[in-house]
Amino acid sequence: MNSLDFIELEKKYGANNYKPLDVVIEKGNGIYVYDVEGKKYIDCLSAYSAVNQGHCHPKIMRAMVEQANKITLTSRAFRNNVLPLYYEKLAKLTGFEMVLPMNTGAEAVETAIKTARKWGYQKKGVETAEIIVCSENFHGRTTTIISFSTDESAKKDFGPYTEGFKIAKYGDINSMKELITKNTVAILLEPIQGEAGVKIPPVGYLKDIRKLCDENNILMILDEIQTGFGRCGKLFAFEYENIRPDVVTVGKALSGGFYPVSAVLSSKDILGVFKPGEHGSTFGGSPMAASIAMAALDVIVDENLAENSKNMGEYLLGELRKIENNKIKEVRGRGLLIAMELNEPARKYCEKLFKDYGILVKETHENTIRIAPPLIIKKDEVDIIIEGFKAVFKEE
Ligand code: IF1
Repeated sequence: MNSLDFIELEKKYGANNYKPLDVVIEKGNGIYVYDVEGKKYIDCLSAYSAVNQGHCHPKIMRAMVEQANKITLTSRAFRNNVLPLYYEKLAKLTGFEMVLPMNTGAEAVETAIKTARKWGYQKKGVETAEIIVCSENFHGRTTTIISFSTDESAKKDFGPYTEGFKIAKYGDINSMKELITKNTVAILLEPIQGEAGVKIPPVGYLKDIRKLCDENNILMILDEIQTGFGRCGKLFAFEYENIRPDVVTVGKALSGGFYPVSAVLSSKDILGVFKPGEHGSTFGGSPMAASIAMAALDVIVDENLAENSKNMGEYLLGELRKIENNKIKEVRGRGLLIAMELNEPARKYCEKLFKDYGILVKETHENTIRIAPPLIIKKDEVDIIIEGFKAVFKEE
């Protein structure tokens, strides 16, 4: 079968909930992926930052295979000898006291919402828990999460919506202040908005939110599912503002792309609101998830991925900003989470980069190209990306 055969089969049986590039990937290794015809591409999306470590990282692969030969799943009805070690590693690396393990990012965000609400009733004593979120947020696809989306295409015809959420303008601390009531239990946001097109808030914004939360006994919840684990040039994006959130959700690169692994990180006082039987999941905290995540974290630390992300990201951002083309509105980013916003639809440029230059990128919200290669990328490989973009935008 060739690419076209696979595309036809997918169209025949698959729900039409994505509009992918017509590249049919068969294997991956490091920053590269290969289609069924054997053509090689640089993956500049990293599966939306789930493969920060590069595709099929051998260390994570070994951990997965070794664990698969022992036991993959015990359920949390029993204990296992891997989960405690994973808890310790994740807690020590991130500086949080306690971990609640889940699978997908959306499940971690849902868990954070439930944590904040329960904390609000039991510790703060609110009557009806309210959570402040931001315009142009993206936190996952469950019905509660899309209930507070401001993107019509993410929420249309999925009602009735979950109540208890208020929307502040991202980046505007005053619009957040106005929404606080005695029932506000948390403020939930991405430190940098990924899906919205790599929107970086004004310097001091996270600090202002931290202060607002301290003054009003509100939990500051940061969703680092996409920005975390080195993507933005530090272990977590919140480190740029030298603040500590109360709750952090993590996922994606927590497994290096091998398996859905997510978690909520917080303190004993906050995550301690859960009593046995009040929350959980079949696969959350499985020996397989724990083994993979431990190896994925080791790679991030041992290979200094945050440092490389910072250095390569600054270089790539600088070179992309030199491209002169009146269709380019702005190039922005932090570490290797970069976006090129155009003043017209970006799809045709993504197609050209794919077909003519072997570079896989994807548009977000029509006009913006997100550029997020694996954090292991080297300077000479970044140069290939730069040359591809220069060529595509020179042609125009
Ligand atoms: C899709 C977007 C990115 C996330 C943040 C939670 C989640 C995500 C900050 C949920 C997931 C993924 C979902 C995937 C595409 C991708 C995405 F375009 F949708 F928005 F990365 F920007 N918080 N993002 O970015 O994690 O449940 O997916 O494990 O739904 O199309 P998940």
